Amino acid sequence: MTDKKEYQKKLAEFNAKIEAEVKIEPKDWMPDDYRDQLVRQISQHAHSEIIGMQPEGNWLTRAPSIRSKMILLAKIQDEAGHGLYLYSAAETLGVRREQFLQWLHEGKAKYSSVFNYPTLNWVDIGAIGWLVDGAAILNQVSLQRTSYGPYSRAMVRICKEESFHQRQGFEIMYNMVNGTKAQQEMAQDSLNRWWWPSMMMFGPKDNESPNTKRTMDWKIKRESNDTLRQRFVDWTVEQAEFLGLKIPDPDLKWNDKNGHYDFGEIDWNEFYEVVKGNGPCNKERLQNHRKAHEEGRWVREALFEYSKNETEKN
Ligand code: BYC
Repeated sequence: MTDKKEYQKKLAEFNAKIEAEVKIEPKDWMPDDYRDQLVRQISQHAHSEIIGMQPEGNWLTRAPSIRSKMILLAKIQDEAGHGLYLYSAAETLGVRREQFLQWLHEGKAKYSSVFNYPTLNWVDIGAIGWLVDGAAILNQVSLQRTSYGPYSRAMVRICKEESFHQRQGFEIMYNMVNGTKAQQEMAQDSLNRWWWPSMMMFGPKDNESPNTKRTMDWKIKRESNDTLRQRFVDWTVEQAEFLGLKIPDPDLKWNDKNGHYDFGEIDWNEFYEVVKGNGPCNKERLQNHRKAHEEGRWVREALFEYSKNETEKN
């Protein structure tokens, strides 16, 4: 068989598996572009989990009670675990973790724009749990059905923990809106600041998203950016009403014709500026990560030597 025919046969088998919802596993043949898209998306996802620990970590020492501190600590540790599942899933595609981190440190790899905004007070921890984890769950529930086996299995585990995270955030918001007038105002202020960055988490509009068509054809992504964003709006409006808070969007209104909420235009200029590295905290987030990575070098080297010695002994 010629090389071209051989390739076409493999591609047809691959496409048939995708069509039949059979998961693609690391040792299966896959087109280079499928592999590249997975490496890109999973590493972006892993970096988001890891960098996402920083805005919350900022409030660990100032949590208002031992209970809230323990819960926040557990949540941040979960995020680290999610990052590790995802780096492991991405490594099955043949790229080493050191390489992913190098791309992150060089500013070549992306992570979610939302983590480049500052957490100014304790309520922001509530808003992150409620809105950021809320948005993340919608995206991740959908990714449980992704076509790549290791990514899909990582998502199943992650989703179980994310729903606890969302409730942790909602509880903080609930306590604040049931507190003093000043606390209620803080809750509204926090929603005002986190609403639009959370909406941006879903990525550009479908007609401006260069990757969506390709990744949806391959069932890497199962639902589009706009579909998930709309679900987030429909889901969150009722929760905001329950809390007695107002979503900061004058164009938000129920649309009887399509059974969804209409909403205003996202500031796409702000989105692309943050993605390019010009958000309020981009530099600080990357610098912190580089520093922590460097400080942990001796631990990695010691572990490597230890496991090498153990292997040689056996
Ligand atoms: N921020 O063609 P598109 C968590 C990039 S952490 C930055 O639509 P795609 C948590 C995109 O990468 C979990 N960049 O891309 C942790 C692409 O650039 P490249 C958060 C963005 O991949 C701690 C370009 O724009 N969840 O839950 O089809 C505390 C064009 O976009 C963003 C994830 O990370 C953005 N918002 O779709 C609390 C989800 N949006 O790569 C909570 C995993 C887009 O071509 N990722 N870009 O250079 C995904 O599901 C998809 O990658 C996206 C974008 C929906 C985000």
